Amino acid sequence: MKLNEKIINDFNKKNIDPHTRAYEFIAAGIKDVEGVIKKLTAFQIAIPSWALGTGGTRFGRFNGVGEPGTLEQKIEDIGLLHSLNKSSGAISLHIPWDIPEDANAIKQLATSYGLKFDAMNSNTFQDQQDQLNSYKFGSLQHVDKAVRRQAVDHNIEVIKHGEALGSKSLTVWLADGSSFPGQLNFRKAWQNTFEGLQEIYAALPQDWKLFIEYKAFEPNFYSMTVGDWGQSYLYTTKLGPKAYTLVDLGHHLPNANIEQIVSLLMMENKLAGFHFNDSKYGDDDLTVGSINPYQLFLIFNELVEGMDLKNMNHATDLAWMIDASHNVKDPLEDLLQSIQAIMIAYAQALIVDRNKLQEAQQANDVTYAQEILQEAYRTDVRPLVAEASLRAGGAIQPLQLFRALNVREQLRKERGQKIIATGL
Ligand code: PSV
Ligand code: MN
Repeated sequence: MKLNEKIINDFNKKNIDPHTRAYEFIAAGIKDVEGVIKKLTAFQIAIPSWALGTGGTRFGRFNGVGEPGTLEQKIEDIGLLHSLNKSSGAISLHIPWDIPEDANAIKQLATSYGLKFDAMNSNTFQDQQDQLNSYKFGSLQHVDKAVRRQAVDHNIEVIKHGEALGSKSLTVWLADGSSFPGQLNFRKAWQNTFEGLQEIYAALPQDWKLFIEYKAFEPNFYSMTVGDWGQSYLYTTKLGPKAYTLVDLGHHLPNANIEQIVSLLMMENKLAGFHFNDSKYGDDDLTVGSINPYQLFLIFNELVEGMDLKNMNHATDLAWMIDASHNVKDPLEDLLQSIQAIMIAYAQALIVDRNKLQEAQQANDVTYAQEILQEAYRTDVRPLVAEASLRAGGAIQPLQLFRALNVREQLRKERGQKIIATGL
């Protein structure tokens, strides 16, 4: 389903008056509002190809309707999201869930929707049907060299798919680890994994980056071979300048101070970027900003401060991606909400008074420092996000338009009731 400009313009016209009032009110209080809008417009968040269908838990999965059954339809869905909010201009593929059979045709299709290919993702956490060796006891860490070889070769193949599409990075998330004490020699597992990563690193094209994602638990419940940012950082520093640590918000132990992790990784030029999601207990199943929007803001606060200090381009120097599984909500609605939450947190971070914050920090004025952050966080920045979307040709309220157009019902008619999207 492709949205034409007229539909979006008509919707915006109908809703313009309350928006203009709200926008002018907030704009009057912001020093460089044009600069803020420019940054918001440039900011793009990649959508993973596996997040467009309904996910499940290990207890069950409840079908959605009109889900995309092919990579082409997934691209179409992301194109739809992007035309609504103009902030989701990239797609991240998981191999082998979404192998592009004809890379040129897929690239062309994506370009026709204004989409680029973000990081490629390899998969050594499942056994595929025609696979020779099993990953049951790990992949790169495995005691058997043949399994390690297979895992390395798979990653190199993923790089090749990515090259054909114009991607510039590979994200490696390893499910490797152990579920019981004694199962694994930690040192050997680390060494094997490192050697495998070195081979993958050596296969990177010159202008590519390697992202190493960490996760504290699951599917292994005693140890994870890349379990936290320290372990990932150890790999990425030893590997070299093209290797970076990727932060998935749902992959920490409870109460971890993610904003501090982010700040230090940036200081060391080792932050790859993000997999955004939210969680109350762990992992990545909930909509971004649905549980802990203040934490999301604090993360963006560190990001903006750190990126500005290093003169980085906010939109392109780090990788921004959503990684979530939608079990009860419509995946497209969930993604629209997630993108909105990210844009809000980013906008709030952009309006923090950095000079005053620095003064307060230097004076040990704890109360005032906290006030400065909360002042930004408690500002309703939604009109800024809406204005950025409007100026880029998107909808003032993307989710409302999605509902007004009855998109899911149209997709059901087009694609049917029982399609199951590949991936999670
Ligand atoms: C693992 O939990 C993860 O966060 C990794 O990024 C995977 O690629 C993705 O989810 C899908 O399983
Ligand atoms: Mn992830």
